[in-house]
Amino acid sequence: MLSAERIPNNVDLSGNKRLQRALEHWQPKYLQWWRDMGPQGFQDYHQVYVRTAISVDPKGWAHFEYVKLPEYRWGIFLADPVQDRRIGFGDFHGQPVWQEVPGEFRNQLRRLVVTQGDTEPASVEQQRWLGQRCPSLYDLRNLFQVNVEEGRHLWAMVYLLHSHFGRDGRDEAEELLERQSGNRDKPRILEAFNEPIENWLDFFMFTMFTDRDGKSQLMSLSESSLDPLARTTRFMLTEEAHHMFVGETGVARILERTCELMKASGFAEDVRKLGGIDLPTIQKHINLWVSLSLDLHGGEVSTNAASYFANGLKGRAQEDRYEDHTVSDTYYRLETVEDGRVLAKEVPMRTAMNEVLRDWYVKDCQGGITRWNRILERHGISDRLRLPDRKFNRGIGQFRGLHFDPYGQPLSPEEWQRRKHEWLPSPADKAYLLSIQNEPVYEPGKFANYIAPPRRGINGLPINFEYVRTEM
Ligand code: BYC
Ligand code: FE
Ligand code: FE
Repeated sequence: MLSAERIPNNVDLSGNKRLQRALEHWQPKYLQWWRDMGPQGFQDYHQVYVRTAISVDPKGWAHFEYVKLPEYRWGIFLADPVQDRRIGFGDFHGQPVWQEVPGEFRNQLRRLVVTQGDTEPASVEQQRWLGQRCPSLYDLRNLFQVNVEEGRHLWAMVYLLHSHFGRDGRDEAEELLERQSGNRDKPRILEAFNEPIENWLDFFMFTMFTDRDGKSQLMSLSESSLDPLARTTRFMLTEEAHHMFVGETGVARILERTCELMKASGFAEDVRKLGGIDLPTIQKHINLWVSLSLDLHGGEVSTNAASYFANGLKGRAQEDRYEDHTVSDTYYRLETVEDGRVLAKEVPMRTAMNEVLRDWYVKDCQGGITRWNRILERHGISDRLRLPDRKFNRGIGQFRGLHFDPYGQPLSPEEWQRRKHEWLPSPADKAYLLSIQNEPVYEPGKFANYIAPPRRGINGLPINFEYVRTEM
């Protein structure tokens, strides 16, 4: 049923000719964008062993085959509807969910969909050079798997824009292909998506921490009173899990290798002399990508967030966990800064919804850090990785413009300038990482010196499988 269509979908696209035509009109522009801004050097002559979603049931999205990237079948899939679904929180709690966008919330909803949509192509743009520095074919394939799925997430948001927001929606869909990550004149909307991802440590940290913001934001959107948005994001979450797997295991394999190198030298040598990535450099990249991703949750106190919650547009992750779904007269105890001093303040809970989601996010990140530390422990190494304090290196919210070290201690601007590269990647760190990633590893079963092989291959295949092959 699905495979014959130009745009695979489970939304009965062929039953809505206008929408189908509009999307078919957008499709060539998308493909042009993919060629221009997608994986550089891997468009026409390489076949990649990827998983393609062909339906939403578990069997349907475990479909693996070799494809050339521009021929990937980007589709539109919504999770199955929930019978008699009701709005789960806010002022309309208990009322039936909406299948159409109410006029009064049109702008807010469009803004949410556009912001979400903007991040997806941005990440593909940020990662477009990494194929030329990959540590193995296995990793190269995972990079491309993430990239095609982020492309599909863009399709998901463009579907919503085209089907629910009329003319404005179509214009926004075009603009999603026009803004560019890091572009001075037309940057992507959110800051973390304009940061360069130069090397594979950045990439793994990004998929670990920034894709995890994807997870928390998508969880909060999957509670939405706008049912098509809830169903779209629910299915996106199934793909997100793999992205975080790539990040978490990528860093875990680097740690594994670092420990091996440390041990092999009897803990006497600088790991860099052995071509590995030292623990302080790993910690600096955690500090960088966690702080950028904390920013992605918005201001601590936000009238936008309060109004999203009131109207049921965007909720909390796992709303079911809470007892009070209207949250009209409770308060959140917020750590805040006044006259240079950090103190606690009570703010209305609804205005603190960004912070509530950030709390959820920090906890989820901590789980990952704990799992990484087990590797160090297993190797008998006493160093531990840690999350930076929330106040560290923030560009959004109340800590913006102030300076703190990763333990949350305030610093003067001079001290920050002098010491920031103790905590964040320095130009020398970046140059080192590029130097060990200069030569890509394209031989099946081989891995760059700084990273251990994975425990198992993709889809039950061996580690030395040719996950990306050059077409003869
Ligand atoms: N950078 O009221 P506030 C993913 C702006 S990741 C730049 O606190 P709000 C993925 C804000 O726009 C998930 N600007 O903000 C991961 C506002 O501007 P105006 C993406 C920022 O609206 C990896 C002003 O500051 N999804 O999927 O409560 C790979 C005041 O802010 C930033 C979403 O983000 C920033 N970081 O919260 C691929 C979900 N933060 O009005 C994909 C949709 C705030 O003064 N987005 N500003 O001009 C949202 O829910 C909200 O827009 C945010 C911001 C949570 C992001
Ligand atoms: Fe995504
Ligand atoms: Fe993702």
